[in-house]
Amino acid sequence: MKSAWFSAALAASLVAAGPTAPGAVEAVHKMTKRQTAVSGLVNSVVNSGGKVKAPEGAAPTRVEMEPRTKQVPGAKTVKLRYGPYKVPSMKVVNVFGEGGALWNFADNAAPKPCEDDCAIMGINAGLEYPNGTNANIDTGLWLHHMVLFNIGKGRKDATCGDALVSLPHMIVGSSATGSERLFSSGNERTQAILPNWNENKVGYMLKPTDKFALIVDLMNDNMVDAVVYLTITYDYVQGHPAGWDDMKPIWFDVAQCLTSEWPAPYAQGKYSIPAPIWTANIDGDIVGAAGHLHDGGQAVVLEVDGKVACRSDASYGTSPEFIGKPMHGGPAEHISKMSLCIGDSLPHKKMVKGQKWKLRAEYDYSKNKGDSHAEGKPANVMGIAIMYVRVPFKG
Ligand SMILES: [Cu+2]
Repeated sequence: MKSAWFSAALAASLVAAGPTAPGAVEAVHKMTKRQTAVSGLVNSVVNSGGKVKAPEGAAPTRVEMEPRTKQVPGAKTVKLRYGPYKVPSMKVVNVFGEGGALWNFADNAAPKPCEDDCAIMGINAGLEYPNGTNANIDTGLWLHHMVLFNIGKGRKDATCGDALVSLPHMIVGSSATGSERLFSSGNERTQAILPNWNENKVGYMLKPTDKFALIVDLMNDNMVDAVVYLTITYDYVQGHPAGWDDMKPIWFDVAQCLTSEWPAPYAQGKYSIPAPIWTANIDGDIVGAAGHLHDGGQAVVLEVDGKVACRSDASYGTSPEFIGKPMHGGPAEHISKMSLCIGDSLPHKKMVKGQKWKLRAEYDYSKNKGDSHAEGKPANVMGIAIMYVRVPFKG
């Protein structure tokens, strides 16, 4: 147990120190030669919540819906409910000083929308109570973030596949050379539905050899434990239709190849956090992108060779479910929307090998308050963007 605690503390210090801490990455790498050890550590040492048994009378875990992309022949829409997960109450404080958190919980048994070949054209995440009703900030539950991984033959993460170590992939018991981050969502719950962006005959070509895994990070502002389901809704067609292109996900992150969490550099005013430069390693047509920030965040900006390629702006409290009671002097209105970079808001549509891509996250606490812990310490922030690129399907 002693060494387990040591490893967790090391992982925590790595997250707190950021990627530049000398020796930290190598130290974690040495400590975690057996990659699956990491998910065990996170799940058992950091978290007191986790996956639990479905309560009596819970809604079904696979729900066939009215297709959202009717313009595509044979399109189906299905909502999968993952979990359920117990999120401890505010009274339970983890090793990072966060109360009411299920921290980066790894779920390696995540069903796919199809078991045979299919092409995923759309995807979005949500949070639900066992009876199927929506869970959001107005009832004290946050989809803080989720990451969907695809682990399978030939799957390599575009931005971390060549990194020495990639913590998120290790959390789900894989590596960045054997899996890729396919989708992520924060509580803003952005929908990525390609046919509705006028991007047709393109989909993420899922194969029977692929396996899904999840990182689930949830928050509970209540004084009692909560049990909730993470939902992912997929739009897809069966098979790999002839003449369709494949879709490659590209993950940009200020804490690239770490757990995405970044210590807020200031508690007041304005600041911007740059991500490391990523050199494009694929050629293709960019179909769209969107960002993720925490409260106080204003925009995620993506630049290619020094020119703005995407600006994803945050909106706050645009519907009542995103307005809660202020916690620890934090805001009542939370990020409810991140604008999409599609069509005209995507001036650079070509990804070309060798381009220098750079993300920056812009925060301004004078416009919107940030979140803080019970002791008043500012909570970690994030700056992420996911971009989808159309590439030829190689079969
Ligand atoms: Cu986040």
